[in-house]
Amino acid sequence: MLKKPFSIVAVFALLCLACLAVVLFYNKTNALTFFIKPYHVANGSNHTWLIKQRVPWFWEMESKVSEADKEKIQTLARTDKSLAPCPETPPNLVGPLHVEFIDNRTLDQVRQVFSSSLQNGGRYRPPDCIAQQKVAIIIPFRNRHEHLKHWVYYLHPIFIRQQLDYGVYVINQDGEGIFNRAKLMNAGYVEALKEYDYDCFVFSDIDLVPIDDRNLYRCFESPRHLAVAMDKFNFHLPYNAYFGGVSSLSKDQYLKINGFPNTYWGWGGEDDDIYRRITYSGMSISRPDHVIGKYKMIKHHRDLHNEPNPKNPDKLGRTRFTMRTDGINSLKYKVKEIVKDVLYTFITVDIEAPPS
Ligand SMILES: [Mn+2]
Repeated sequence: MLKKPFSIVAVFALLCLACLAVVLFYNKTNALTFFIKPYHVANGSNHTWLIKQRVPWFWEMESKVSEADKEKIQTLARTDKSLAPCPETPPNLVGPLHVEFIDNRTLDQVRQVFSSSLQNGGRYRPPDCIAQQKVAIIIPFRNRHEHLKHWVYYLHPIFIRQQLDYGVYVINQDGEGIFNRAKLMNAGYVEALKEYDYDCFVFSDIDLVPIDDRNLYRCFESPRHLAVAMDKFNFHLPYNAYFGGVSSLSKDQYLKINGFPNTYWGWGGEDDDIYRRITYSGMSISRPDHVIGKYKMIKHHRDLHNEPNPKNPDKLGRTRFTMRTDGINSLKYKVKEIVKDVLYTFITVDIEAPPS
């Protein structure tokens, strides 16, 4: 009696199975995403981002994404809980490095080497783990392209091995007025934060290349002085309170000292002022040891319009008071141009320099 309805159900079930098989065949990756709205596919190795619109097999399409969408997708991926934090000690460090500033290296060659691993603007983040910190590398700059090519050639691979989520910002002083290293670094801090939620800032001279990749370009419990053993100082600190060359401060540490002074025009004094700001704010200095903290400096003549300024050392006696009003809270500058190179973000700023 029940035989006929049962066979109808059986035939229907068979038909359904056949349909499912067809769907599976055309949607090899995942038949069920068929029902799901757009989702994103991250290609970790080369950071190409695609949106794959999951529609029925007969109407499947793929489209490239706009820059703005890329940024949104990356933010999504960053909060992706499936990635674990990167280890405290990066696993691929090699230790001492061979560094040589050869003449025939060109910026174009360097661009070719890194074009597939970096995102535009000299940005990178580890594809397989969440970086410990988001680090902006700030370089005060003028007329030093000869140095820039060596710096990017050596530093990008180090940063990648150190598993940093980082961006490189070259802050170029516009015009021929007197140079101001610290004010350029302040401008770099502000400009970098407009782009991304950095929590650590490394300030580096363009002519300093570390010769050991265990010297981590990140932030520590205390403001960090990284360039402790430069070849030009015979691999020693020139004096105990030296804070020049390369240093790192977390956002909190930087704000605690009201950033850097804007009033040190010409060569000298600004690094000592920063050192004083740190100690007057009740913080100490952290440093790597003299083996890890070795640096090679690219030899150069003194720059034009950056003469030692005899007024600068005199200012140091008043840092305790001037630091409250001269700093990030009094910074004034204008952005003239922002150029995104694959190796760095090049920002030209007018910092109202007095004529030289
Ligand atoms: Mn120098």
